[in-house]
Amino acid sequence: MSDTPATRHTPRVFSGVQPTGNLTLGNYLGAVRNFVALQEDDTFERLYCVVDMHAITQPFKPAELKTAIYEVAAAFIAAGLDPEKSILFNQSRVTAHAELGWIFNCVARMGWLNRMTQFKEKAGKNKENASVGLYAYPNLMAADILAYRATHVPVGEDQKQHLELTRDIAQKFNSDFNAPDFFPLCEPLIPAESARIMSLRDGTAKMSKSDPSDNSRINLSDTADVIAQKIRKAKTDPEPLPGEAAGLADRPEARNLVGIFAALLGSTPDDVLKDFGGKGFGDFKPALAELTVEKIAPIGNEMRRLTAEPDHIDAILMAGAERAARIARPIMADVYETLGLTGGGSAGW
Ligand code: AQP
Repeated sequence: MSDTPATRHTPRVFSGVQPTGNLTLGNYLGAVRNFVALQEDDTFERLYCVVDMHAITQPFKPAELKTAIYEVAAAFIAAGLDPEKSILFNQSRVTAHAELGWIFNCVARMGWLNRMTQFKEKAGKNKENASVGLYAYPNLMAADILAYRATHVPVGEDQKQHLELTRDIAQKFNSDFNAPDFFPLCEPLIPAESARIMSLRDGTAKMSKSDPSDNSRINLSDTADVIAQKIRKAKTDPEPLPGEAAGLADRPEARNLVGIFAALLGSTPDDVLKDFGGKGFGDFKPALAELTVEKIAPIGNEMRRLTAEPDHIDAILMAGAERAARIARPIMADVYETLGLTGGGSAGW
């Protein structure tokens, strides 16, 4: 965003993934692959978080949550995140997230949260019965980012609105408490070709790990056979592929599959269609299955190896949480001081 003023803040990346199920190809192409790419950029300090406190905003089973925390951490590492180069941890181990989340509940306005489309989608028709946590989810997300004064946030397109809210919260805090540039106005880093991967069963719905249909998504933990089978069964239309991406405008399923191919290859839909324009899905799907298996199945194999050693993953998350807490503590002390809340640290530190 061009209106961001120069800032004194350390260039720092923060992003998170909820342990609400198996990570999908959407989570990978929209977010995690970008986390790995940023690891090669020494301009930034990097924190990647399994945001388990977000996962309790909707119905969940405690035993499954614990397993899912380790699975998401394993997926991070299997996809290429190195715990030495990036700080990997789970949110509930660093109390700053919940503390700052509460403070932001008192900064954000009801009107702002009422506009959040993710709450409307997730609460559905039964909004009265949704948890207060689901409603306040964007405030906790703002706290995740700003507890570290993160300046850049790699996310998929669906999180853009929440990041705008994070900027609004930062701006209001800075101005209400006469503390210019106290919090940075963070920049989203949204990948061009894979910002929104759609369901394999419905090209108008986002691929999501909590979709009831397992055939709607590729899970990072799927075996090569399962990946190939899901792509074979993916919904398509009867037309051959067009020669250019513009011809996909009214064909959501075809557009999604071509987009996935391009994202996996690191190219563009127009380039993919140079090879497949005029061909039917009988030719395209086997090529897509082969490419997806080549890129994704090795991640699943490594995840299986890692999740067999949960103690090892736990040790990585604990060490990461200690590093994360060391960054957050002085920032939280500053927050308390600025608010007149006695300041200088709590008994628990
Ligand atoms: N389909 C997608 N395409 C591109 N990016 C995506 N992301 C999620 N789905 C897609 C990105 O993945 C990151 C982690 O997402 P999350 O787990 O925190 O929550 P989410 O966006 O709500 O993802 P899901 O898979 O849809 O989870 P559930 O089913 O639990 O709601 C984010 O950066 C997100 O943009």
